[in-house]
Amino acid sequence: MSFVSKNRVLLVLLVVFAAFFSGCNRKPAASTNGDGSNGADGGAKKTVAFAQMENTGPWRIAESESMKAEAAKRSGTYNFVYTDAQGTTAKQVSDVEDLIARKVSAIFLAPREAEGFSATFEAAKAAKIPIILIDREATGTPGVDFVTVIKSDFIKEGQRAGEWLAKQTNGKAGIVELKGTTGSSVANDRSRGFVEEIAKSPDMKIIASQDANFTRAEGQKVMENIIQAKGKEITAVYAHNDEMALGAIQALKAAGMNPGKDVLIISIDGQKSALQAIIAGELNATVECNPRFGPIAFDTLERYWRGEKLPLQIINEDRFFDASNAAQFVNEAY
Ligand code: GYE
Repeated sequence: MSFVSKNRVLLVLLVVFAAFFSGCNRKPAASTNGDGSNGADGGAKKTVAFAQMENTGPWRIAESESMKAEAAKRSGTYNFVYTDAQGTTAKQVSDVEDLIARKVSAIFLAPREAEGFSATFEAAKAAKIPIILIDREATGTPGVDFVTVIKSDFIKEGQRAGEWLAKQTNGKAGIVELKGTTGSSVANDRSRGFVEEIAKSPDMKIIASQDANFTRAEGQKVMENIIQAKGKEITAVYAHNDEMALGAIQALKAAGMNPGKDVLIISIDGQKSALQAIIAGELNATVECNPRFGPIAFDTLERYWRGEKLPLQIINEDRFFDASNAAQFVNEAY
């Protein structure tokens, strides 16, 4: 080998070595989240958050678990942050503000009330953090203030409950309505659908209607007071969720009344203890409202990140449980 070609080989080797070592020293590329934002972890994984309103009662616990389980399934892709507003809308607003400040990549929000989130939506938009509403609605424009909302059709749930009750009572009933949290989209809609439906039967009357905040304890207490005031006038209970219906059943039994027989009871959700109460003959029926949002929530977020055009609302299909099928579904219930 001539002197010149030897030098050339050395030069090439030097260049290769230099390139190799500089490559080793180079910092990893800035976090590549693909959505234009950096995850709070600062690494390649995206941080996705779920801002839950509270975590009491089987429905909400099932929802939280479903979100956590789905995030765990996709833990190669995501870090998961969970916040619990403990039943206070103001805390939920500040939880979401904190998540925005942490620069998470996306937020799933189950808004306790419809109002109160507009400034938060503005802040998220400014920070380019997508928000997907799950389970309840909030005031704002889908596709602008938030990506979309995934939920059940609450008006239809109320209609189905009203229709069932009209059929069972031949259109004649003195009804107690136990309502969900005032200010929540779901309580408004469940009332509206029911009231519209029973308006078709002039002898179906709501004789008392009160907020019992979706809890068993409040359902029982409110029902005790209504029993004191209305007694035997009560022939039916429509509860906006199973927990309140189960509270009402306790109150009726304590007053010597016969839930499921003298007083027909219909509610919404489909939790395990409600299906057990149907099997025991104390609850008559429940309209399903599915709390297992994990898979559809994450799939929807990924569709958004792929740039797919999403519907402004994604509506879950729900079933109906009564004495004919409660035993069949009780084991899979939450
Ligand atoms: O029916 C109830 C819960 O927002 C759809 O909230 C949900 C409702 C659900 O506390 O049990």
